[in-house]
Amino acid sequence: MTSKPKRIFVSNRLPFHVDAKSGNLNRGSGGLVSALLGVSLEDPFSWMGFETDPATAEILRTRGSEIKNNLQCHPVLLNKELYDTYYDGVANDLIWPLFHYETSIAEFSRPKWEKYEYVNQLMAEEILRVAQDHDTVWVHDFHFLLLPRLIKKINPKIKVGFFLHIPFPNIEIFRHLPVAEQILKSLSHADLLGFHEHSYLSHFNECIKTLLGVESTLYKAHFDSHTLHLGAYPISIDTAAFKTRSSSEVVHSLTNTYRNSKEIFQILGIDRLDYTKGLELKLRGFQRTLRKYPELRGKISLLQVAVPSRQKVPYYIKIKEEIDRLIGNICGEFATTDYTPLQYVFNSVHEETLMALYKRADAALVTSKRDGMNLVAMEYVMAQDVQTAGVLVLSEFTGVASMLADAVTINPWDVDCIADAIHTAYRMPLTERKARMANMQESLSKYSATQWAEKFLDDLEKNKTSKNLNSCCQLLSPSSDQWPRHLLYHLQLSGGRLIVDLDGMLNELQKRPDVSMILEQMRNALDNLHEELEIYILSGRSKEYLETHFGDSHFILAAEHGAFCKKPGHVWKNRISSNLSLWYEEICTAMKAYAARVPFSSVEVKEASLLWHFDQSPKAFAETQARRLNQELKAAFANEPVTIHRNGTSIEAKAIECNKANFARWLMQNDASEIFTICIGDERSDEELFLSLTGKSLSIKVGTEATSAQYRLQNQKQTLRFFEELQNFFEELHYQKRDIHA
Ligand code: ADQ
Repeated sequence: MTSKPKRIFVSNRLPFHVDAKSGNLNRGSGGLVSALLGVSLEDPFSWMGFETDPATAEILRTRGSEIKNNLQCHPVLLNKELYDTYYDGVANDLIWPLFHYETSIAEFSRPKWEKYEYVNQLMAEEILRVAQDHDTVWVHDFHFLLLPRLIKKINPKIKVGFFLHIPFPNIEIFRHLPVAEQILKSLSHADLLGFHEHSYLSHFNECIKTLLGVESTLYKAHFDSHTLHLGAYPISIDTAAFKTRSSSEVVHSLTNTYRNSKEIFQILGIDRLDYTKGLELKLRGFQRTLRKYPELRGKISLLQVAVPSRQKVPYYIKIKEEIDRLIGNICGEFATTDYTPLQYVFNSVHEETLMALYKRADAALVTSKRDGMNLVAMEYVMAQDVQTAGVLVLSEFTGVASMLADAVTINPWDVDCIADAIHTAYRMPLTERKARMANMQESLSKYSATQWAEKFLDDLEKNKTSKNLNSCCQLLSPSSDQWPRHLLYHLQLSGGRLIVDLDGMLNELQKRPDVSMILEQMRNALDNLHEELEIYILSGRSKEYLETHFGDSHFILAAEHGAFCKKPGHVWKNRISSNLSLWYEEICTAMKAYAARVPFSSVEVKEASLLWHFDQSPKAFAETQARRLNQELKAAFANEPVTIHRNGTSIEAKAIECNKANFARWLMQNDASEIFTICIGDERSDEELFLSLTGKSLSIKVGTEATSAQYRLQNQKQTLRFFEELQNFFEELHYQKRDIHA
């Protein structure tokens, strides 16, 4: 009997630490722990994380299930010095600031990066000791960017999911990293990659497209050996439990003690002390409020609770000093004997205290400069009593801002904007506060941390399994001369057509498009088939190009991805019905302008499509220009009948009719009787052709990449053999017919 696959969570640290005095297990701080401890999964799961102290590790191993009974803690011992280099020297000094757009404080050191690689390797080894085939490993966050590849390389049968709790930056930021490609290549090995928000997902897509030259749609990226699934999985908190706990007696009485007799309008800030949280902006904004709206002096106060974090990292020390200084300034400027404008708690607070603070606060102020999601905003909303609702003032640079339309959003870099938002919150009528809070609670209640985790795990384990090479059949088995002829019995009955994607199939693409060479053998093999099958040469090339190379053949030619079609002895049929004047001239001008400044690049001008080629150009320069042109064209012509896409070292703009799937559908629509159609191609764009086939048909992918085709031929040599087999098949058929007649 096989045992049920295991689930293993992996994060930098385990979610508990051991209190030195009492020996009690306390939960760790920070959003990842808050979110994951809010997940209630029915099945048992293990959690792996580093621990530097052997005695603590032992306690966590044996007592972890005291806090969550289906949880098995699996501490992984790591030497303290190594841990510090990997954690402070790379995760906190390099990745955290860079992914939060703080490039000026991100420090890259090759020796430290090698330690990060080594530590990831150690964790991978431990995971591989514990996980078996078909187990699920869910890796969390930026400490383990290299794990997916390290695990998959050794055991591809383990399901690997990766969730990033912080933003994924845009390409202009990400490519500062000297190890950008290494990170992308590693993450690409995961089966499923999750982000909080769609914008982070788009940034990742842009990076793999541009830096790795990989084709991707929004939720799928296609690599040689597998498909990577991507998704936006906005994290949540344990909404129901949060609501219940915040309504408990203890919290209720604590809340009352925090209400003072003068009924000051209490603004609450709860943050880890981290520069990304914009604490100094918050303090400046508060200071501006009291200066700009003097009538609020004596009436509002800010309670800022900051949990100490990463206290050894120099920039954190600096930011703490700055905050202490600002607090001193504000108190010095506005405090009186009976007015305390600001209270500051530099410590972690107990859960019930936190709930009571959330409940009591008339407004919560979140001023993050960048924040993957921000759970504090969600916690405040869920702890509030709608009848006395407060106001959430929320930075637009948090992931959660895209979920809470009823928050008062701010740009935290603008101190006046913060001041005006505080003023708005202070003056907001109760009816409006209640309506906004009710809406926010309703939208958060629909989606808990458990649902977040279940959705991710479900997608990882059930639906989004990686498509590997063997998922479509080999048409010609290397060990046998036999091939599945039975598939072609229809050919005898209704005749057939063979659509061959020319580019790459018949051509050996040379460096320049006009010097590609036709493989004579392949053409001869197809010539031999023309009496049995209608043969279509489908290509992205121009009419003139096809005329030059196949004008004297028996083939039906389809130029510019099928936009133009010509039977032997006939004139070209133009299938374009959209209006080219909406884009053609302008895009041609833009491409020519880029060609003029990017050395050795050129524009291939066709009737309904344009291609800017830069394969001969200096790589780095051309890359930047290509990225820019691609973005510009996509943005400018999004609503016009043109498709723009980047393909390796070219950018193509083509009329919507220049589309292989569109062409195949057109052919099939025109069929009087159902003709058996064989499609064969090797390019990514042939996938749309394969998917468009209906009825009696056969799709064949040439090459080793993942595909939706039914069959696969490994290379051009096999393709040639396939054509020869087809010819043999027809010859045999003729012999049989002759025998019958004789
Ligand atoms: P964090 O950067 O840690 O999380 P956040 O999401 O706000 O940020 O979570 C902080 C958590 O710590 C909250 O649960 C809060 O209650 C708790 N906390 C903060 N200050 C505290 C204090 N003084 N005492 C006690 N508890 C305190 C990272 C990302 C976020 C992302 C989360 C989850 O940076 O963007 O939302 O992971 O993915």
